[in-house]
Amino acid sequence: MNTPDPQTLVDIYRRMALIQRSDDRFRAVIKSGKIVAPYYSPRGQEAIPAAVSVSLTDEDYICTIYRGIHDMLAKGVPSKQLWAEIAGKATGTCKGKGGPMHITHPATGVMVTTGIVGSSMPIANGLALAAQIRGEKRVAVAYFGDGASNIGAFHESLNMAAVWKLPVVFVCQNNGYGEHTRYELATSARQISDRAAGYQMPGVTVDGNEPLAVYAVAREAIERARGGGGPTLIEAKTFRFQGHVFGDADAYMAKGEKEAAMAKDPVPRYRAWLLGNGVGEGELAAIETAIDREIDEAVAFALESPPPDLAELQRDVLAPTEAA
Ligand SMILES: Cc1ncc(C[n+]2csc(CCOP(=O)(O)OP(=O)(O)O)c2C)c(N)n1
Ligand SMILES: [Mg+2]
Repeated sequence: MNTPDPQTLVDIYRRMALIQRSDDRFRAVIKSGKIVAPYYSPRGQEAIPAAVSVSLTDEDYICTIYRGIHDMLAKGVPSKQLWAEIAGKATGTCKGKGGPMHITHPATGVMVTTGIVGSSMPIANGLALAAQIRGEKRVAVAYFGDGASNIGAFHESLNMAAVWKLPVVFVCQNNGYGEHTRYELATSARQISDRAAGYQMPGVTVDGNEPLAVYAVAREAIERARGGGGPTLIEAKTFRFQGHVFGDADAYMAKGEKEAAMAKDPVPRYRAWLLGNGVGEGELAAIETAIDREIDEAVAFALESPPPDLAELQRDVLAPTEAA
């Protein structure tokens, strides 16, 4: 089994804590009315992108979804630009013209954030195909939810990636719900990883709240993709703590279901595991202090930054043609 070295173990925690603390602050700031934005909290799902991203470089791509703030932070999108984009400011990753549901940051390999359920996968295929044609050793990770695995594009993408042996890793974050619908009511598969067999690719289900388990399967899949061995489907089982969208009262959930999941919160659980395995309290506390400072600075930067100029309205909308 792939086991992270001591530095990587702590790096995974740093990424998880950054996600958790950023999410706490996003919700507080949105509630305060200082930033007005739709927000889909990934709280509870921290371990997945944190444990995947430590095996990726800036050259590797990710395609993510509206609930993808955790995927972006884990991949290394700078907090200041991320916050500014969420606030719709000119200093944001997309100059304030994308907003929270369309964040893109090519410098760290975050190539698309999409609100179209199922569309991260064909885009990841395209990026992987480009890398394959150019002979680059890049890997593309497509993040998506359990609901998205019922969309046609999921099946088309897995088929194409398998036929062309594309360097893609499909990471399904199965949080048990698609909007307000329970998994069992909308998904025929016993587990989503079973669907990989239909496309002749490896499929694995893993506890998405266990960073070491996610690390092991992700590392193997990323190495397979990078080495020319083709795609893998990973299903990481998890739970979302904050409802579908900010303000959702979770009335459709069984009583006690969310509370039971929150009692096994992956972030403090992994922190406790690290403390029990030779990492010092001082080291973790220093990481958390640095994260809080980073977030303070990012919030201030986002609030102080100007909105995009009106002249920006039609810029960056269409790629310039050769004639233009
Ligand atoms: C093509 C398409 N169909 C429907 C929707 C409406 N919609 C938005 S989020 C969502 C649920 C998706 O659930 P899942 O894939 O499990 O992701 P999660 O939100 O749980 O992370 C739906 C149906 C959409 N945005 N796009
Ligand atoms: Mg879901």
